[in-house]
Order: sequence, then structure tokens, then C-alpha cells
Amino acid sequence: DTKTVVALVGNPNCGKTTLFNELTGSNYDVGNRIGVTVESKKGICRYNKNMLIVDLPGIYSLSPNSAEEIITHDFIINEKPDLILNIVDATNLERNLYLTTQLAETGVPMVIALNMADAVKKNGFEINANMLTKRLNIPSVPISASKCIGIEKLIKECNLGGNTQNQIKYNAEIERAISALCLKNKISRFYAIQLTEKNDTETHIAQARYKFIKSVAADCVKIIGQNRQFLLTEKIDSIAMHPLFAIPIFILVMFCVFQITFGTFGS
Ligand code: GDP
Ligand code: MG
Ligand code: K
Repeated sequence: DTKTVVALVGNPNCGKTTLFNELTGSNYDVGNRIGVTVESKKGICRYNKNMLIVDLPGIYSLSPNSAEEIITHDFIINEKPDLILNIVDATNLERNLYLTTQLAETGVPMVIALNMADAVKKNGFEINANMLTKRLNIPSVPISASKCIGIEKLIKECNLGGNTQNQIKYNAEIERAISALCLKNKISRFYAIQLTEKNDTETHIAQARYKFIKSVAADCVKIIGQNRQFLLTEKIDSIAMHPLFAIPIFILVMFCVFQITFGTFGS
């Protein structure tokens, strides 16, 4: 078969199944948090019949530890899809980009679907997808899988084949360890990083990833309104501090103190 295999990869609840249904015209249950999806679903893309879409179990990390991680990791590494369509919950950008940095190191071409674009605006944020594309060197398309927004542009980017590059330059010590492992064991940079992640420098690698992600997010995320949560706490604060609210409370408290002290009330 000469079909282009596109693997849907992302965190749990980022909208993989919703997008899979939209792309393939299927009708699988979405938002099912109970029980784990450890099987992968396959379907022909209705926008490009030459494209086979594979919905893989949701994962936070590519290290093969849990059942979901093993299935998704093995599919990417052993079956080598033609493209990883990395679905990112844009309302939770930083957490989702952790997996993105790991996926980018596999060497498989990638396209990012910045999903939940509709919810991002409601939360008072804006994400500059062009800047994200530039910073990661991976085409990023804002979409809403549930509202069918941005799907055409996403397919267009997938048809172009995606792009990938090792994104993170680790510190000199880690880079030396990675290079040494590559040479000694004749393995790829991806495997060398995985081996390095397994031993005591794991936290250094995780830290480097988070540092990189923070700088990317700082460049791409803009607050347009006020975050709803922020707005709520601010409202509570302003009500409590408002003179129209504070003055009657003050008078009431003083009245009670007066009554307790002199006990004139009712006598
Ligand atoms: P999966 O775990 O990655 O397969 O995620 P699902 O497809 O099951 O979706 C998780 C939840 O997110 C469901 O309640 C979906 O309806 C919702 N969802 C998916 N895509 C979008 C979107 O673009 N916008 C919004 N607001 N919700 C979405
Ligand atoms: Mg799912
Ligand atoms: K789900």
C-alpha cells in the first residue's frame, strides 16, 4: 500500500478522537475519560483519500513506560509514519509542548494542530501560530476540531509533508554525553537522548525542555482580555475594597462593639 500514514499524537483529551472523527467521517466516542484507549484506530481521510489517519493513545511523554506510551512510542519508532500530526491543546500550551519537543527529536516529519482555538479566545488569550511555526520550525495551524475550523488549512500543511528538526540544544555537558553515546553505540540522536534521559541527567534534560518551552510560549502567547479566573478574583477583591461595601460593614462592626461594650440596646 502506498498510502501516506498520518499519526495523530498528543496528550489525553487534546481532541485527537474529535479530529479523527472529523477527518475520517467516523463516529467514535469523544471525551471518554474513563478507561484507557490502548488500541489505535485507522481510517481514510475524506479530504485526501491517499491519506491513512491513525489515532494513537494519548500520552504526556514519549518515554515508553505506561501501556499508552509503549503503543504510541513503538508505532512512531517501528512503523515510522510518514507524518506526525501533533495535536496540541492550545489552552494548555506549555504542558502540551513537552511532548512536542520529544516528538521533534524522532526525526519524523511533523505538523502541529493548535486545537481548541475557539476556547483560547474565550480564556482571554491569543496564540501567534506563525511565531510558533518559526520558533519550532514546525508548521502550526490553529484549528477547532469540534467546530470544524481550520481543517482545510491543516490538510494543506499535511499534504506539504511537514517539517522537523532537533529543536533543543542541550548544555555542553549533556551534548557531549549524547554525542559520545551516538558514536559509541552507533545510535541516533533520539535514542541517545532517550538513554541519557534514563540515567541521572534526566532532570537536566527535562529542565532544558521546560526552559525552551517557556521562551517559546513567551514569544507566542498574548493576553488579549483578562483571563477569566483572574477577572473573578479581581472582582471579589474590588467588591471587598469598595467604599460602598466597606463603609456599611465598618458601621455595623462599630455598632456591635458599642452594644457589647455598653449594652444599651434593648434596655
Ligand atoms: P482525546 O482524548 O485526545 O481523544 O480527546 P477527545 O477528542 O475525546 O476530546 C476531549 C474533549 O475536548 C471532548 O469533550 C471534546 O468535545 C473537546 N474538544 C475537542 N476538540 C475541541 C475544540 O476544538 N474546541 C473545544 N472547545 N473543545 C474540543
Ligand atoms: Mg481519544
Ligand atoms: K478523551
